[in-house]
Amino acid sequence: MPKTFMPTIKSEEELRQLQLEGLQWTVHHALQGSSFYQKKMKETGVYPPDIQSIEDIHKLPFTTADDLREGYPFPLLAVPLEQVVRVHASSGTTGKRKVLCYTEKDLQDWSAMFARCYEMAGLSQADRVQIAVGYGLWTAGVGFQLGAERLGAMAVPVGPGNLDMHCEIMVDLQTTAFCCTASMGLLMAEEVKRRGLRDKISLRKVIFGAERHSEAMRRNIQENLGVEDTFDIPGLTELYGPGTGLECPAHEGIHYWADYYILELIDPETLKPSPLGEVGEMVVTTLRKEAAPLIRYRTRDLTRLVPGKCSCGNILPRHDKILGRSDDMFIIRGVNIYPGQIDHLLSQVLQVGSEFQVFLERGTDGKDYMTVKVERAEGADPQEDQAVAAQLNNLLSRQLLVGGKVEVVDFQSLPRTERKSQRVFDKR
Ligand code: DLL
Repeated sequence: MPKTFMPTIKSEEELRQLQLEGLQWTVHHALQGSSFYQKKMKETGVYPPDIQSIEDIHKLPFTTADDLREGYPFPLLAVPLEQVVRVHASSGTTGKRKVLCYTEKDLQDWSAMFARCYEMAGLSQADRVQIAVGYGLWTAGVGFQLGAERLGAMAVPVGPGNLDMHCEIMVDLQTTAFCCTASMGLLMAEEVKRRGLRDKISLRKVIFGAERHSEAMRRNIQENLGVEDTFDIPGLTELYGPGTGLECPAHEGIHYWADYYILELIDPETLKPSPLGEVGEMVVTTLRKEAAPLIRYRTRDLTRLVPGKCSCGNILPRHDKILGRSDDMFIIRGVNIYPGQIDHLLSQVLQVGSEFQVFLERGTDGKDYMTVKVERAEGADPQEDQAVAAQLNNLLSRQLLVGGKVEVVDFQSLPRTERKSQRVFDKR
């Protein structure tokens, strides 16, 4: 029998019991070791004996990104610094970085979670995994690498960018899996096509994450690289890094590792639980994280839980793909819009590609204006640009209830990045 990283739990009851034990351990551990959580418990009067069932999680207060920044440089720390063997950090757009500490056991747990992702994607020791995400303080590169090594596959740590080297290695080493941000996946797909390498490579799977992707982007990656399958991988620095779950082979959602963390979805306004199947903010509580445990950490990411049994047969619960972040939302003329709604809308029109940018400006008349620049699909007729722009404008007004100016621009004229793409430029 090959080694498996899937949990041995057989039923929902067994999972809930494991989660309760993990929750009780975390609250106790946080009280013992973390001055941050000691203070919070003192303020709210909720202590470990108050946690007798999973539902009791609702008694605990939330933890936020601001708490992490205020605790800089070692927020939430719940073990002596001598036990910390690694830190990672995520940049964020404002203020200090969020620095997260890891113990030896945290790294072990993370690599096991990640090996499980590869296992779910159908990878084995026979695979050669080319890693095209950033190394350094960012969790991405080392996360993909640890997981590949834990699985026993061959890690090929090339890093982001450097398309020349990626193409050379992919051909020479006959890589079978490619790991990237969605933006880097697109860059690589276009490059492999441009160089006519499709028949010289043996890529089978692409695993991409770190940012939202549209269906158009995925199609492009899948077709130009000629792979069997692609998988969306979520993750965030606060919760170890990438590899907190993986899109299942049946593509009916993302199975998340509920034996490592509890996922709640809440309404970001009322902070009450979102009804099953409705969109809410992801709030996570870790069950075995030592150095920086998370208790009801508000991620700001939006998704929904997928109810019912999955046809892939795995009993681990599912969430939908990450639809956006509550802090990505912009308001134009009184309408709330998430960039994800724009990618969804553009994916419905074949004459345009996946790449777009949204510019928000205030006119001299004091009104707000939105311009959406979108690339013409490869090979589409430029003479149709005006008609396509009019069609998109119509879709915008009907589906998002706000008009805008749509400009169809040349294929590959918008910037490409090997990291995370910025799509909204608010100049108001
Ligand atoms: O982006 C970790 C990661 C690296 C995940 C590589 C997957 C692949 P951070 O830099 O801390 O960590 O950013 C985390 O990125 O809260 C989401 O908003 C977004 N994000 C991550 N994965 C996805 C995804 C890494 N698959 C933040 N789909 C998260 C959509 C994603 N958004």
